[in-house]
Amino acid sequence: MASLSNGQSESFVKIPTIKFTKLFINGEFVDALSGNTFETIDPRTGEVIARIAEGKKEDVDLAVKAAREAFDNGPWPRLPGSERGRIMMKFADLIDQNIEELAGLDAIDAGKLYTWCKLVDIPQVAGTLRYYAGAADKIHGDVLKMSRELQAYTLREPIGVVGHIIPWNFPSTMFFAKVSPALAAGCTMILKPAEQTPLSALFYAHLAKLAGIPSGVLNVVNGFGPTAGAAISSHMDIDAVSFTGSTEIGREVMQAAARSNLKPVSLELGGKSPLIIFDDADVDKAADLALLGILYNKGEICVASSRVFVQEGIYDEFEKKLVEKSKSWIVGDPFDPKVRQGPQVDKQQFDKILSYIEHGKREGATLLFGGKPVGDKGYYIEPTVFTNVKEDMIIAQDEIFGPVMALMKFKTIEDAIKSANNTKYGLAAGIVTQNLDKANTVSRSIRAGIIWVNCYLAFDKDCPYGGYKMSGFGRDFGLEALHKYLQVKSVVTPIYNSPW
Ligand code: TXE
Repeated sequence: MASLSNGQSESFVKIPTIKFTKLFINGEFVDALSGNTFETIDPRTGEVIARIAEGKKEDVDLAVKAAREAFDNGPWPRLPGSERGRIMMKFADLIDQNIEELAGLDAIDAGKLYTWCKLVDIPQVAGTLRYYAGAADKIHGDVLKMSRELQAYTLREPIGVVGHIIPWNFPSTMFFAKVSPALAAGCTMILKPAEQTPLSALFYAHLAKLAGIPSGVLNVVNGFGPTAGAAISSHMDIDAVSFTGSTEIGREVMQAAARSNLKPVSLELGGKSPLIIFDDADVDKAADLALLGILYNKGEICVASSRVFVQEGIYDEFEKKLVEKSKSWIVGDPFDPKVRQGPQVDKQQFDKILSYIEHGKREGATLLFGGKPVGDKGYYIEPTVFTNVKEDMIIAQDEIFGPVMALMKFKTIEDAIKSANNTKYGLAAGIVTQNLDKANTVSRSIRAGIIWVNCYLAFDKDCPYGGYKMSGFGRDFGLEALHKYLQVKSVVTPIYNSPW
């Protein structure tokens, strides 16, 4: 089974010193008005990394005031798009110059693999920023010929002051998925990171200032959901909210938005994504894909392939491959380059996953491998696969958000489609087959926002991403996301004496 790396992290890479712990409001790092702080924890050990200023309603109010002033009277929304783009490009360059430190912050705060953050996550966020920087001067409306006496043009205007509430599983990716299109649109904003991962957002705020983003445009208020988060979703002077997190809290955010000023919300919520493997698949490659789909980021990813449906002809062989491959899967210190899976983000998540594993056993699913914590320190869990899972079991229905796969057998394409859609979620799905017709039929039949054919977790900045059903609505990434932060105004003028 998976083994624990026992190396000392300091020998692999220098753990970053924590430079920023305060709130970032109106271009300055400031203490919370209450003076309160909270601990952020290293999931490798359960020890405290740093104490962080704890923002509450009164701090959110201050940040919103700054963002409102920056929107109503400041330069940012009034700059030519090309100028906003130039500043955003500079911001991206500064990220490039600080990749190692930023990767270290996400690794220590969230238990993410340092090497992966350094080579993938952080370069990708700089790329996301550049993508939207390039779009900032291409925002335009249409001209409409209404009738002989009337014509109109449309303006795409920034929606105003935006609130972003983000989770802990991808602190950097989520930050830029929200902030980049909103900056390009000319909005001003306040972002609340998750309480588990406050560190990299503050570093990004510092870089934004260095890049020349004016005071008040980007404010970062760390704090807890029921206080700082709720103050954002219920704020009367925030014009739109973009949220990524649990379905349960997404519902609360939407209610708060409706009860306050009816601000539009976009919600990217949980998932229970199916990966369907047909018996014409290359079993070895399919097993790699299935493991990647569930174990990447220790299963703490909303599109995890947590339900894997394998056609009956290759089911037994597929099981054997999974067992074989799991033996070389190393769980351990995320700063160790050999390690493929770090610790779960915190004790709460660790306990939640283990309790689902117990539930799976009680429900009668067969534990193919894994199922236990790894080591006696930190929040490490073995890669875990349940086989003989029934569709109505809790482990096949709830989002576990950990390295736990539910493996199920199917006979026909119709069965696979029916089972894949048997969930309240609709975020992603994967299909492995060499038959194009099957791939297209399944792609059209599954109610989910992204379908991967013969690949999984293939993302890029220009590919829209978001949910159907209770996985939410609205899209991050791509030009779709830019439109979340714009609204359309029609300007109508009469034309006198036109013969046309
Ligand atoms: O999420 P929350 P949690 C799922 C996953 C995970 C579960 C719980 O299944 O196990 O959710 O994780 C803020 N008003 N996902 O508890 O609570 C909170 O501070 C406004 C899937 O961490 O939804 C944080 O910034 N905001 C998901 C953010 O919401 C509130 C990623 C997310 O926290 C709030 C994370 C409130 N009342 C978890 N309460 C994905 N889609 O990728 C909390 N928050």
